[in-house]
Amino acid sequence: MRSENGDVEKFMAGLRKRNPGEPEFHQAVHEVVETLMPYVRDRPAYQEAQILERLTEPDRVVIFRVCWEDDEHRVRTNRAWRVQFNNSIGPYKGGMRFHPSVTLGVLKFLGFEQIFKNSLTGLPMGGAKGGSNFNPKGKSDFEVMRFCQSLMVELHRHIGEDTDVPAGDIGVGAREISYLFGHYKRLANRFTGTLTGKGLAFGGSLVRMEATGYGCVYFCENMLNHRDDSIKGKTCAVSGSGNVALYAVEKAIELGAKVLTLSDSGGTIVDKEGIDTEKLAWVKDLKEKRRGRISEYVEKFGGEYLEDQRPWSVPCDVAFPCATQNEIELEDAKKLLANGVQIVCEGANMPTDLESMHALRDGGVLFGPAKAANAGGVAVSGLEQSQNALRLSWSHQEVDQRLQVIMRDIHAKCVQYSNHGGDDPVDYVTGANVGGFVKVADAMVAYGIV
Ligand code: NDP
Ligand code: 2IT
Repeated sequence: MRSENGDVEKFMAGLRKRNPGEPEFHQAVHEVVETLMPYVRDRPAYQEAQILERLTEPDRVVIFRVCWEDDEHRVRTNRAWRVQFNNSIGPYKGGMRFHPSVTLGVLKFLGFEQIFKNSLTGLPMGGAKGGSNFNPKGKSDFEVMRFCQSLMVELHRHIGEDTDVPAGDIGVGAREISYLFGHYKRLANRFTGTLTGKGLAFGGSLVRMEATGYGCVYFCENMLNHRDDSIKGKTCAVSGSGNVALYAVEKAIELGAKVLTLSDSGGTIVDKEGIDTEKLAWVKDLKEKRRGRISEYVEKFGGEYLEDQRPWSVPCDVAFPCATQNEIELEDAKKLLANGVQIVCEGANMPTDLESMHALRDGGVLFGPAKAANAGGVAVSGLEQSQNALRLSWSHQEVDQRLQVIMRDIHAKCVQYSNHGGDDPVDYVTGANVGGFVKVADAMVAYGIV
């Protein structure tokens, strides 16, 4: 069902009116509502309870000022938010993003998608997201520390292991989580699993760092296995060179794929020989320790640098967008289609705009939506919470095994709830949206009018 559906248009007109100036939020809701509307229409209990209207209104949004002092002793001011979207099936859970492009609308889209993603994992987690327009790029460690501490002075009142459990996202990695957790612990005077993505020495989980990228490739492999194929021998284009991208590349190489690209906000590197484990180790050091630019790759290993370009003009079998939202626009989708892409599997959140998603699916591309494909990160965050509550640490093998089972179960749920019949390709978008929705909606109906 597409936007010609009058009910969808009516719903979206109301949503846009209530939430002006939030295009990313409108986009995320539109994608969900156009697949859910037929499902909800057939089920009067959801309609009578106005579930879609209630699900698109956050439980609450906290907005606050963050003042901090830079290394030149100048006073700096940023804005931060925590969007606590829905806690029907568990405490709020979702990352924090530090990037100059962060707005309330961006965090509402992310928090909204997190509800469905977290539900799909099968773990008891509600949906939330937070962040700030703070730009960590070019800041010293001390500046980042002071910013994180100042942010936590306010945030600590709103979070807790049974209330809301933040984690990382763009611009928030191991360093930021350590500063945030260190200050939370001090303010709350409690050592609990209130943040995830922590260091291994203080309650972190093995495989959390790798989980989103690994999980995305596991999901892709499940999609391929479902049609008696595998990622082995396939060429892959990956965007981004952050947490998600690097570990997607690591797992893709391990499973025998050939990875041709990586990127950052400056451009794309293309290595026709394939990025191997040795080159990847160098990129990890570049990005995780030296905080350098991806263009340095070609100075070290050769290949081509496409300045200011995304990877989607490079012919590939599988595309893994792992950088940010709306990084596949219609022109990009057309290039991917013309070059014969078979699968697009989303590591980032909403990397494909709605028009491009329709174009790719109409072109016969197998499409793995973010809510399902990148759920491995939050799933292992959920496992970190379990280990913290038990005061235990599971082995690498145990966590990785659980991650693989969770990704397999999410795939099965998508197939179960998708609209496909017979030999049609599985409609993973509908499968993920309906599969994530049912549990949350049933809980909301059971609670009555709240
Ligand atoms: P990182 O900050 O580690 O890396 C982000 C990467 O994307 C960098 O290479 C960055 O380049 C690039 N990037 C970010 N914004 C832009 C932009 N506006 N234009 C071009 N390139 C950009 O973030 P993550 O890897 O953690 O997150 C990547 C995506 O995955 C996001 O959509 C996030 O929401 C999603 N995600 C993350 C999870 C996690 O566990 N971390 C879990 C599930 C989803 P540069 O350094 O030049 O800015
Ligand atoms: O988008 C996401 O799922 C994340 N950034 C991870 C959230 C989490 O709580 O681990």
